[in-house]
Amino acid sequence: KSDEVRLAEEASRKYGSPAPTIFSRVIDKSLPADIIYEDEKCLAFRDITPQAPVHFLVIPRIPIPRISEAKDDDAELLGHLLVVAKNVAKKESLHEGYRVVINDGKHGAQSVYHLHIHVLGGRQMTWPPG
Ligand code: DGP
Repeated sequence: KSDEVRLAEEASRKYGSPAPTIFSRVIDKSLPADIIYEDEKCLAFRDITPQAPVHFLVIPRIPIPRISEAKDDDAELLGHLLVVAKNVAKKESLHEGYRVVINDGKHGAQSVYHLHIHVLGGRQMTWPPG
């Protein structure tokens, strides 16, 4: 079986059949994106509407719709996404620090229902977030 088929089967077993999002097209490369890292589990690419001088997203290849729907046994994958986020942040020279954000659902102002970690840097962030 191809990797794509295996991932699709795993996703439908764990998450039902989540509606494909624009990020599925980034993953299958039918939509161009500035991909700055990829491995067998995930991709990192620049956000199309950057909110900071450096703004990239880290997404799993498997289409988990949102963090609140991740399964406890996704722990290793979720940890991997964070490790990739910090490694790419280093490669992007964010030596003064950066912000890591996951928006979930309506109150979290999530707009794309394929789990993604935002990494923002290159300027001073403020708190609280809006
Ligand atoms: P969120 O609001 O957390 O769901 O963030 C979704 C982000 O995805 C938002 O910052 C804009 C970004 N985005 C949406 N569509 C595209 C796209 O087609 N390409 C890229 N590179 N980023 C996108």
